[in-house]
Amino acid sequence: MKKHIAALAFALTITAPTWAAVKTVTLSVPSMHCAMCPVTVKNALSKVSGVDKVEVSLEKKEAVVTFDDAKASVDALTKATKDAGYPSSVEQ
Ligand SMILES: [Cu+2]
Repeated sequence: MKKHIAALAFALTITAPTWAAVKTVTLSVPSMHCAMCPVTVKNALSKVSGVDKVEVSLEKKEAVVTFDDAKASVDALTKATKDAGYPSSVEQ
């Protein structure tokens, strides 16, 4: 019986490895100026580990990123856009 409980606990551990929250953050990316910029920004953000969804708007000059709090951080996101040539900051 104990073995079964252990197996169940293990199964739960692998199906739900973390209790991390999924967060959504809006980044202001003021240096986007043409239709190609959002593509570059989106690619850069998508490559960050833990990022689930990226929506970039050239019109609003912002990127809305949904990510796993345990794997990615806002710092990692802003660094990714900066490394791609587009410094960003969190919109309040
Ligand atoms: Cu551009």
